[in-house]
Amino acid sequence: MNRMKKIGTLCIPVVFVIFFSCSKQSETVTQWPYGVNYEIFVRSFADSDGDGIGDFNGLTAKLDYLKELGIGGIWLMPIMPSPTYHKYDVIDYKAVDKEYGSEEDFQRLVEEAHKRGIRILVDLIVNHTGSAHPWFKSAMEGKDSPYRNYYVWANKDSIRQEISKKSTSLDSDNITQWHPVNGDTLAEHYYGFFWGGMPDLNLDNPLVRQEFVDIGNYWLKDMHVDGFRLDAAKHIFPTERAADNHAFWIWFRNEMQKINPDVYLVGEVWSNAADVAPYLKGLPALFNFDMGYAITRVVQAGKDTVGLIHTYAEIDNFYTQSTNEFIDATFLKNHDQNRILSELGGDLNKARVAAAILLTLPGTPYLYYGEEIGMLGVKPDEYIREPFIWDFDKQDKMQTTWEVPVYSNDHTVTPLTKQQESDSSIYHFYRQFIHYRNASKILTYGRIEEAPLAIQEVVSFLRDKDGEKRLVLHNVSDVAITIELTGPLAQFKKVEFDSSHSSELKNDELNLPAYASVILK
Ligand SMILES: [Ca+2]
Repeated sequence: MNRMKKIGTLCIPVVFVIFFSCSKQSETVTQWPYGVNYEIFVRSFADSDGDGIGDFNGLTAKLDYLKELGIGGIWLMPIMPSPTYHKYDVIDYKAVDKEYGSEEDFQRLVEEAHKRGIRILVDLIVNHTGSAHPWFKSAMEGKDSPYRNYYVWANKDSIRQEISKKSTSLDSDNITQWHPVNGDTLAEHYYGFFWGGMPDLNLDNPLVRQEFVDIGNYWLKDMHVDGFRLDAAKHIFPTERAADNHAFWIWFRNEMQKINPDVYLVGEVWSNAADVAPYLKGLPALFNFDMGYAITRVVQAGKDTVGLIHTYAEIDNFYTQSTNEFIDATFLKNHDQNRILSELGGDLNKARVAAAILLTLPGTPYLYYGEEIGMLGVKPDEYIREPFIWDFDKQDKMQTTWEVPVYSNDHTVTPLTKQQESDSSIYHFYRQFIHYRNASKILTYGRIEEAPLAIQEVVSFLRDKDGEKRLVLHNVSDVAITIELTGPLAQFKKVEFDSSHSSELKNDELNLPAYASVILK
């Protein structure tokens, strides 16, 4: 077995030749959807017309930036008409919100993205509409409305106990799920899991299901998007109808595949892996929340106290019990969570190693916009969705200004343009790592297993594709660590990639600087 010696907290002078990836600018071997995806809040990304609100044309103008970063697909947070800033309460599923531009602007965005080999996913909210949706406005008028059964209604006596139920969930702290219309507590109540402003649709009703087939047609056929991110996928039916939830997504997938056999669906089931797994039959990619939490905990602690790769294997085990046909959707944080850098106390070294772990795991890694420049943000939600920082104050005309940022501004975060000039920036780190991954069949497609190396400060694992192996080592601590490559690890003789540019491999001893990620072949 391998032993380790801690060398202390100081860096050792670099005296050996640094082996570095010869594939820095190599062609990508990664096929959609195995590349690195990028979640964008359009409002905060890039503004083309000077109203301070990000829009489609702004994003189109920045596609080359994403291409250069190495991004293979973009998930756009909701873009359909909605009265709220976040647009998760849709009032028209077959249109784009004018705040973001016209249908033609959106089609041009998709076309330009496709020219660059970048796929486009849109957020689709099937669970509920906004209360200002015309269907709901009609439904509220009474039992004779043709849209009454588009929603879920109950007599107050039959739901008396549920009205007083006070249960919350990971994705909602709402405790009132039945809501009276216009305060009339004697009349029928409607069901709204998240809140009264988001009435749940009745997906037992075939007419509502047909609406979503039509909506799928609109986005896939007319707008040419490549797939959907499915919001709140576990709430289609109440928790006690989990099997119906699973079956719903199998139905949905079949319908979407009739429209486009290559459609990509990634779902949000914000639960533990055991509850997530049964959804894979309908939604062959699901966000791996458990892994995101585990990476965060390990990097926060500076040691692998959770057994990160063992955790990965446990999750994978739940998944493969459900199906073998899935592509994991990994991520550190999304638009509903505090930003990773804030969770790591603003420590950019920790943010780098967290990103490095993400980018060396199997599946489709999702970045949340701004992670690559070290944006900060702590809830409430508006402050984890702040404007992307392109340049110093007013230097980039596309900078969005719709809100005054609390956490990320050009004092707290080095703007992109400045980071692009520096080889030591976190942006450069991300770009280099993504390009390395994109050029590696093993990292993109290979299996993963624990490495026989018991060092808590190092997250270590093997990746394997067709018998070709890589040893991946992430030092999550703030001290340099020396690893003896003996026994089964003696086969790894050469550094293929080194995020620190200063690791040393000599006589089967690898010196791994603090927070360094090294991949050996
Ligand atoms: Ca705008």
